[in-house]
Amino acid sequence: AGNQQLAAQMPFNADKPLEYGDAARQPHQGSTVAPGDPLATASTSAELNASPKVGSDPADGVNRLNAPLDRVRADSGGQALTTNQGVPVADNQHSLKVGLRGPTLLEDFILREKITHFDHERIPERVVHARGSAAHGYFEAYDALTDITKAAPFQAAGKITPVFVRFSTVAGERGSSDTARDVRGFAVKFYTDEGNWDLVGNNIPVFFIQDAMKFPDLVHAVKPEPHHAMPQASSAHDTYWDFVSLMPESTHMLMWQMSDRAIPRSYRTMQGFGVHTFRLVNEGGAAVFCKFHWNPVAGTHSLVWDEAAKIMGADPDFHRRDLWEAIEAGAYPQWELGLQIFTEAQAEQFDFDVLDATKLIPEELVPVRAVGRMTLNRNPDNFFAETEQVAFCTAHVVPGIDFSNDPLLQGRIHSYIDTQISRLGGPNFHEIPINAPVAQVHNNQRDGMHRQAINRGRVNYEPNSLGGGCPFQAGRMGFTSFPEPIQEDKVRGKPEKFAEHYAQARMFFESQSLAEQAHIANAFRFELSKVQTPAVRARVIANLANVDPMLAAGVADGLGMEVPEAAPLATSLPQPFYAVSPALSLLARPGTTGVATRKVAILAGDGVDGAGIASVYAALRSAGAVPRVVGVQLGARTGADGGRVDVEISLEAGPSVLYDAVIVPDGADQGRLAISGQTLEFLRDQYRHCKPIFAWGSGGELLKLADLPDALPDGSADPGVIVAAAVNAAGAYEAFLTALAGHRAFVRETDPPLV
Ligand code: HDE
Repeated sequence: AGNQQLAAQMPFNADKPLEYGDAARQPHQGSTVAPGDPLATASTSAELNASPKVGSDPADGVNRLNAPLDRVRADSGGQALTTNQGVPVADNQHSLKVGLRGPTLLEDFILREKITHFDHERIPERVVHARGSAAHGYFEAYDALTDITKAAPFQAAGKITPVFVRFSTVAGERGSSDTARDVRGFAVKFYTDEGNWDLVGNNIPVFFIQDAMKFPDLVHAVKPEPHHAMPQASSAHDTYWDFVSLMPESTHMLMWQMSDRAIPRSYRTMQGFGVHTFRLVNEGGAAVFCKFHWNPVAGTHSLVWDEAAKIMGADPDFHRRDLWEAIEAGAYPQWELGLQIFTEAQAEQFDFDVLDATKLIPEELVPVRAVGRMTLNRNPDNFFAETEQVAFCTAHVVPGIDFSNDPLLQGRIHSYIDTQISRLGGPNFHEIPINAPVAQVHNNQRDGMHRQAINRGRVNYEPNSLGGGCPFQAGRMGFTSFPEPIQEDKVRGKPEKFAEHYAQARMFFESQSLAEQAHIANAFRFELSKVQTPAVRARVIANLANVDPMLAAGVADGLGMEVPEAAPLATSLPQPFYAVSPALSLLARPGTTGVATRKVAILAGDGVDGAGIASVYAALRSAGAVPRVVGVQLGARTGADGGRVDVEISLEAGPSVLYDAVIVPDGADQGRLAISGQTLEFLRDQYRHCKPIFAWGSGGELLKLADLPDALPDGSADPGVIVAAAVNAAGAYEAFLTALAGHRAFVRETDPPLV
């Protein structure tokens, strides 16, 4: 019935989807939930239908993007092979030759079409943010924000706007690894009723530089060095640190980049930020300033560096896989959108300039108001067509959203459209299905490479009388720029407040827990150890000395250097003072109490407690976690009671870093499991990375074999290591679940690591 209903809604060429087969209508297995009344279920949005292809009504707005995309979704199920011209192909194995051993004929248009298309399959990768992953979803407003903005997504409580979201790393190439230390892109395309709005943000609320003029320099410095194209996806090299050490405005951002923010556990557990100050404008033309925040419902969580480095080898697609699998499993990732709203008059009172993208607005100064929730509930059907071809542009704003004069943002407004023209091959990239707005497009722009629209009529100019004056100016209904009065001299330069580079870096550092501070110091030590030029190292530490003398001393000590004199300040204005801001610490942010989607390894081999494994496996599954039985060899093993235990993945294919916790059952200290160096390495890495460990019975012996300490350095019990007599010992499994929900026991961490 859903298909018939959909077919009846097809605007033109209703037969077209049938050409691709009915399978074209089927969503990914697991990516959808049963259709319901989307508006009635709006408050429990995880239950919303992921795809109208299984029956919801495009008019309800949930997934209006799907109807236009369905027209181009293709599936070859049950179809004969054809050329691009639709000519059936009889033989796809052999080229056309003169005799079986003779030369191939130029006439072989089938071969030539196939090879020619192949020869042109690649497009330039993004100059930054080349590696990314994306998903479809929707944004649901909590309240009507008509008093502050006329932007379409915020016009009614419960209003739903389709979105497509791409996460990315910045420096690495398209095939690089997900867990590199890097900023993550967080780009959201809202397909609003009044056109597309792209909120192209990052997972860090500040940026390296203050003016677009410096962006090419920054990117040249961080990308692989031009003479030998090394290193890939890493800032740990001379040119990067040379540049940032000479640009003290980058200091605040460096603190974030060296923090655990730059090695997220998952895209699902990172925040997103619009970074710049934007304007919101209401129907009456009144404007306020605004900063955008995305807060993950799953809580924030990151990797530790040693783990991130090992994951690069074990699974370079770690984040891509995590996002894909969560959506396929129906564990739809969600973020709350928060706004920091403030007036121009308030902004003037701040110690910093709100047009300076190296500064944030502490949440204690301007609270974050939650205004809606975004849910990602459908994986793309085709990586290239959707994730690669999606074009985010900061210039894509809608009535009610406007820019500020942030000189970084101003440069971006130009850059994003411009880059698509070379990346996507011409000015019609807006017609690529993933980029096309749900709102209708009517203007007199014509022609150009790969034009899709067949614009009818003879009128392609305005004003006209021959077309009845259409398309006509929307007037008050259209986008109008906020009429900010400006009268100034043309100058190249920046305001004095922009020259203060350290106070917020200090606030960030002081707001971190001790474990997070240690991670920051270690990250500086690691990156600068890779820098070959001593003067560059010294310059970085001279900047850090203005942030925190202890931090500078710690990093210098790690590098075997004296602490240099602090770098001179660029302004004589008094240094602003900022109170500690708990919102800046990942560990201080509210987490989740649950363990949904956490991956738990259960070590198993012959002689293990099979019944115990079965009970904890089932309990974890019902708590939403993802248990996996890991052993030396794949396949069936025999448990202690003679029953069968299936090993789902080998230690070789599923090393420790791919799991959030480990369970060591009774009997795991027997046989091949106990003598494998991979088992011991697995346990040591779990311990070193501060992950929860639950052992029962003789499983505890395996922890001893792996030389894991049985207490913290101060002699107290490690809250993340639970050793029990039996699987059902009172409180043992519950203690493990609590430890798992809390992610890691950083109290265990030492530098250098004990294990
Ligand atoms: Fe970008 N940036 N950027 N950027 N950026 C691009 O656009 C640029 C900046 C961000 O998933 C490019 O389509 C300039 C800040 C994301 O497709 C390019 C400046 C922030 C993405 C570009 C900045 C970002 C990009 C490369 C300084 C966080 C990936 C390919 C003036 C608020 C979007 C492309 C996606 C991509 C230019 C600074 C975020 C070249 C000139 C600040 C998430 O146009």
